[in-house]
Amino acid sequence: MTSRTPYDLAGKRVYVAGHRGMVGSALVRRLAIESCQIITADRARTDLVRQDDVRAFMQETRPHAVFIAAAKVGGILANDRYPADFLYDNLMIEANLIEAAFKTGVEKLVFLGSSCIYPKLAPQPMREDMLLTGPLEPTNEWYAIAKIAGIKLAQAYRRQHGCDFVSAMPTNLYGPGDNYDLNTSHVIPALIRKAHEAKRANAERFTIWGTGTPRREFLHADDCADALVHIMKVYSDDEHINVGSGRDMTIADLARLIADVVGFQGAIDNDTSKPDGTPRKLMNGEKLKALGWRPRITLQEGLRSAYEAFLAAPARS
Ligand code: GFB
Repeated sequence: MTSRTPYDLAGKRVYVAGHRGMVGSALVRRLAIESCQIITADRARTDLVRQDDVRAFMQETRPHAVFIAAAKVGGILANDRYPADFLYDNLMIEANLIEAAFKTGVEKLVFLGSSCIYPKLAPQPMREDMLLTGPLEPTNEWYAIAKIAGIKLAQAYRRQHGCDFVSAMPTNLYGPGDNYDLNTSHVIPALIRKAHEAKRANAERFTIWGTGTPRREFLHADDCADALVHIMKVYSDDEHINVGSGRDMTIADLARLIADVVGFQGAIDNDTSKPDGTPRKLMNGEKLKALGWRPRITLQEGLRSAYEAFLAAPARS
């Protein structure tokens, strides 16, 4: 088994797939302090869903290391509405990149999954070995199946070809560059926008989806990027590794916290015709902690800076 830990990024060409996304752009910011060369692909020239494009790009640029942060992502409703896109696009992106990484001799690859790979009713906090121990949450099983396939691909290339490919499973992420479209976004950007618009309109209330009782764990994208670089340097194993903050809260408490950050003092209603999804999704982060990594950005600080970035966006000025 090829294992090159610690993996030294100095002087390496590092390809960030998905550099325009929230995690990919955080990775580009984080890698700027390493003495490596960052490689990105132009979307107009390289469509990651197309095998020929990916092969040509990898042959041309010959990266030493790859982060797969490219994915079709979305919140609970988008996952439910576009199952074919979430399954097909994600399967193609990861299969094309992992295969091309093997063919071009990539030394180290970190594949990004998601905490929704775990069973809907997995015991909390969820350890890495709880993968495939029970049925998935139906609202996002298409995305979860694609991400589980990605983990298995990385494992298979390790086993059969000795590639140093690993998988990291981040929890629910938020931060600069998030998607604020109310139909496709995750909960944090959606609630920032709803609270902001309610405040601006002097409204008495805004509405959150579901019962407000589900619990979620949140991590800032910059903390996630820092963890991913750490993982690339020090982790080399068959099993995937969780990336979280170690704390969760109810959606109702999150909504109140966001309302406070935004400065909205009115009421918060529930639309129970919308899905709750998994009742709780807290990951066990002991494995990453044992490797010496800790998150730095508290949820309060992170929400404040996310709201500032939201206000500064061109569409709102
Ligand atoms: O963030 P979210 O869309 O994704 O929703 P999941 C989290 C919780 O917030 C759910 C509630 O219980 C939602 O019902 N919620 C309340 C809202 N108000 C809103 C709102 O206005 N917008 C949204 N989006 N949610 C996703 C998966 O699951 O998590 C993906 O679908 C991925 O596959 C991602 O894994 C990390 O945490 O439920």
